[in-house]
Amino acid sequence: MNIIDELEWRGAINQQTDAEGLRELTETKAVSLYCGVDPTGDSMHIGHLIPFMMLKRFQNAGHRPVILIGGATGTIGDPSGRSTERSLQTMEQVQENVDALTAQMKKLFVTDGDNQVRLVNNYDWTKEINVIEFLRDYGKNFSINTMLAKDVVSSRLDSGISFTEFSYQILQSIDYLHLYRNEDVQLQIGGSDQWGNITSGLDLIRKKEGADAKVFGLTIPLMLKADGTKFGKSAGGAVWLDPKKTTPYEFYQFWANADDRDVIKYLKYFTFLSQEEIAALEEKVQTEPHKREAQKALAEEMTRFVHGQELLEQAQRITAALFSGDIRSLTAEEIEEGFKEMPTFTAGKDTKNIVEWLVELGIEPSKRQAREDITKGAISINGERVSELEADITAEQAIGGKFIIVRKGKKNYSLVKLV
Ligand code: 485
Repeated sequence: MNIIDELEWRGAINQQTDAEGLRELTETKAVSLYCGVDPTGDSMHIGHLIPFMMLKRFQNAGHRPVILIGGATGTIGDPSGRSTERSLQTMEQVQENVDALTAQMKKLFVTDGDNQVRLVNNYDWTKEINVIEFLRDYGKNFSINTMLAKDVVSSRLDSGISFTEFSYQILQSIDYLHLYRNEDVQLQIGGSDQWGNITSGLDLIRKKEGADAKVFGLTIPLMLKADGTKFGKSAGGAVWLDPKKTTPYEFYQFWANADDRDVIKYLKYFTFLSQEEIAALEEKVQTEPHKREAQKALAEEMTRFVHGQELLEQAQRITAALFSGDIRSLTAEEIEEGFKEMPTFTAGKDTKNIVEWLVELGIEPSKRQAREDITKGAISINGERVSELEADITAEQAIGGKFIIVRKGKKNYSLVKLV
């Protein structure tokens, strides 16, 4: 199947500058294409992943991706999709973020050998341009009238936009021209908010290189959720690729909790599973939704892709232990990861009666309530039900000498740290 047909089937195309032309080009040669990201933070989140997964799809179809890290554009700030002016990052901050994103990209996309993805930083060529060149060689090709008409700018005319952010589109256009000249790049992709920047690059290339220059742009639709809430957020905020910001367990859970109405869309959009595999999972959603096989497949594919097989297995182990209540099978490290978002308490190491202990920590509101819950078998310590009101809690029970897990009822977990 042609790559464009595949992307259409995956629901991954929003706008294209010349659909027929691009289809033809991808059938006649290995096309070089690029997508850029700005170092505005030290990690990407899953929203960023979408266009880069798309680069990978092109690569799997025999094309040649270039990943651009915006070491220059990151010092300016893209006004696209924002209603207010950004504050500038320091140059040092930008450099730190460039390093962090570069490492992340290398881990995910730049493999050795035949499957190399080229990684470039626009600081390398932008830093060479002086102000006279900027205005004569580039600025002269941009019409203020056209620039003002772009959504990004027109939507800010009331609230205001600095000359700095206004000029951002020129920098991104220079990148496309540079990559067209030096890396044979003929296609730029990005999220739908990048349409204005991408088309302004096409205009610059045609002005500098001639109207028949074969260059294309393609954007990807914004992911929408069936319930109308914003995609890519979990209880703790954005879903990051950095395991220190979103643990592999939390990452796994994010996908495993996808709504039945969204899961097939996500499988098409985010995974490399084939049409047949996805069709089989779609059938499972219809016939036995309670098994959540599509969600499990999605969580597995995504966690393996971003964090690797070992951390995927760890996330699955934590998930299984929390589900079955078999807490003892977890290591202290896995407990820390699995219980990050759960209520956490600290207690001393001295031996205490369970009723008093629960009340002192605030896990139970009163001794009467604690006794009632214990008597009816609703309290478990480290996965084992407590039935004796006289039972003691001792430091020896702590997993790894550190953690005691209390379960109240079916699902109410608390983490107690001994200090
Ligand atoms: O030559 C380029 C220089 C910079 C950029 C692209 C090409 C970055 C771009 N202007 C941008 O701001 N991208 C966003 C970012 O960096 O966070 C997001 C887009 C999103 C998607 C994602 O990058 O908002 O739609 O393209 C990869």
